[in-house]
Amino acid sequence: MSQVPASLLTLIAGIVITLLSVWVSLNHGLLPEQVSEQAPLVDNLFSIMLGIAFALFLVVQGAILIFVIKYRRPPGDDTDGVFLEGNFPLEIVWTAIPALIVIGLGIYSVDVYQRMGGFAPSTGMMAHSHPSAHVAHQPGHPPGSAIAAPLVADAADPASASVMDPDSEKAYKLPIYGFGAPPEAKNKADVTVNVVGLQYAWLFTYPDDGLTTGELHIPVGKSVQLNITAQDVIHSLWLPQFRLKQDALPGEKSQLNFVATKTGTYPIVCAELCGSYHGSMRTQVIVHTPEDYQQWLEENKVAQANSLNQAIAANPAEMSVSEFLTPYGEEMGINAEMLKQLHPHQ
Ligand SMILES: [Cu+2]
Repeated sequence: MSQVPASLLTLIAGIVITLLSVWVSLNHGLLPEQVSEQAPLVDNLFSIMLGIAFALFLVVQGAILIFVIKYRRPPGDDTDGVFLEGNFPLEIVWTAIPALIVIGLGIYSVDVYQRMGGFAPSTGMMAHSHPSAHVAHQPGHPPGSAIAAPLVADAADPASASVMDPDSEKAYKLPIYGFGAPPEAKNKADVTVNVVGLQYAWLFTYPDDGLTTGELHIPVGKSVQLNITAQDVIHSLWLPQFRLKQDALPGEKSQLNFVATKTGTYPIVCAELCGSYHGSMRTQVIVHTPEDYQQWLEENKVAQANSLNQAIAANPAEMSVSEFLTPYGEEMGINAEMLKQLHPHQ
């Protein structure tokens, strides 16, 4: 062992640590599946950072371990340790290496941010507005549909009034946070969805089709633009499998542009502690094939039109509490008798 020069040992250790770190960065398996075109960009950055962190961990912990063993106190030796002066070249080396790593990672992450559209001029408008369509298809709720109207009208308002209305001067002037269209995507997004976060749910409005849902439905392989806002407090729309997360801010707009690459159902989580039931603020994104997506659109347009008519037909103002609640009670397994007890004077 004593014949092997230290420089050769260091070289071998360096090679072994490099190989191990590269293997860890390629095989860590810590991330869920990738479901968007943007996901590999984020994952590559993460994997490289993990590889560097693992190499540093081995170097630092390995050095500690070697020193603890090799330079341990011999039995009977009660003298002080050797006093070591600082080593100027060594200090330059261990300052320069982390500095280079940090600068390199900084440049790389800015490149990822740009490729995801982070520097796209975010007026929120791009070229895809249909002013007349927005007016005509405002998540339409005729006067009298008292059940659904307040929730949806209020919720749709911040997003539709300023983000979606191209005539609104605000739309051009206010900055928009989040990932705009990637530089190569010059045209309009194929699907635009207005997203509103409110305690404790996400509401998705399809301005081109006049639909409102509690789950996000998108077609695979098409560019999707989410115009995000919040109604009450700050929420955060997180799509882990898409590697996308964007805060939803009351009174501000933010957006996400992405393309899904795999059909399936994936979770949507609120990633901002937003109140007592924050943990339940979950829903899902369903990625359809383009044909299934069209079918879903058509079916739901019909379904929502029907439920709207029913809402008009039954004017809640003219109903007693029992009459109004009975259909909901049946859904929840509560019968008329129980309702009477809950509301004895109705
Ligand atoms: Cu929330």
